[in-house]
Amino acid sequence: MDLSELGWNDALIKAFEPWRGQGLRPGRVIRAHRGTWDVQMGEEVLTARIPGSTWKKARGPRDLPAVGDWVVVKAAPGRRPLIRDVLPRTSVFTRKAAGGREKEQVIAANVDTVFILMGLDGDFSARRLERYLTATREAGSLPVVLLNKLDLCEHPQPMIDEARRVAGPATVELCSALSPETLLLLEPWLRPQATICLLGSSGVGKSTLTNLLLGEQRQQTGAVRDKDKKGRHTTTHRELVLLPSQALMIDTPGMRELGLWEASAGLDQTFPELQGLIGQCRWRDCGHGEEEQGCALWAAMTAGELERDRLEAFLLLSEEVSERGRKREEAIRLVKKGRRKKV
Ligand SMILES: Nc1nc2c(ncn2[C@@H]2O[C@H](COP(=O)(O)OP(=O)(O)OP(=O)(O)O)[C@@H](O)[C@H]2O)c(=O)[nH]1
Ligand SMILES: [Mg+2]
Ligand SMILES: [Zn+2]
Repeated sequence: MDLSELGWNDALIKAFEPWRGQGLRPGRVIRAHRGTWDVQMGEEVLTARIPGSTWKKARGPRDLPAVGDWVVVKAAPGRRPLIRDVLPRTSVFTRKAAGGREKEQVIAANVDTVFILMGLDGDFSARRLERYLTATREAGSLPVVLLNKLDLCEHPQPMIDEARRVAGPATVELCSALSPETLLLLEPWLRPQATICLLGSSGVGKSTLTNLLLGEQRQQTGAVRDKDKKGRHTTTHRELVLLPSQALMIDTPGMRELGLWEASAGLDQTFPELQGLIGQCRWRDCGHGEEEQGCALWAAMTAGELERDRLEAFLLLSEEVSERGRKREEAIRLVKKGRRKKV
């Protein structure tokens, strides 16, 4: 595989310039394991690790390679290949790691477009869609909403309307990952060298869609449970694959939860109707509670300029992000006092 097929371009050539001539080569991370990364380097795939000094210097998972990253690799015969550096990213999609841990997790890097999949078979949720849209915009990628399993849904219209209401300028498409027509529908985003990441709950059809776009059954898929239509977490790792259209696709394991890590720009773009109101409350430290005197947000809601569910969703997501910030500051304070290991 040619590097240009993987998305190697002028900006990357420039970023790689300082490394040229030192026996180092560029490659793209196509799979991440615990502590090793599979890097596509032209035809061959090398399994590389990172030097101890990189582990030590890393302030968090953002400083480590992720699927989609362009990396600088030192490969000598008889030696384990080493990733010496990660080239600058155009975008990075992260979330709060699942479970109780206060940790960021990188899902993918250098993603142009995120296909946010929601199933029309009972999976659809406007609130979850807002969350996915916020994270995608925060990452610096373009969201496209795909309402999948159209063939299983008799009355999709209310969900389409709802999706369009919260998606703002993002395109909302209806599709069936089993139908060849979907290929044509998605063509505008499947440009050569474009990187697309699939996101959505388990069982929503991410791997089925990948197979349709691949034109072969390469990714494993699994039937949803009868009783609640939930998936069985069939895909267990993220992987970047080259499609016949020459676009690059990252299939991902279904998410149980998508906790926001940072999201200021993402929230601004996902809740544009609120932007003119923030900072307009009577008190600078307004907590934006419904009973608060002089809260501009709730005043706008009462005046019919804002919808209650949107305002409540915004406040919930903002609170989640602030809470994360508070915990992070607390953790940094403890690290400085030498009481805790690195975050
Ligand atoms: N009827 C119908 N079934 C679909 C469609 N898309 C996916 N499925 C089915 O839904 C089930 C789950 O699909 P997968 O592609 O494995 O789902 P996934 O999103 O990759 O799930 P995880 O890997 O667990 O995250 C499979 O049985 C698919 O055949 C669709 O558009 N219509
Ligand atoms: Mg899958
Ligand atoms: Zn307020």
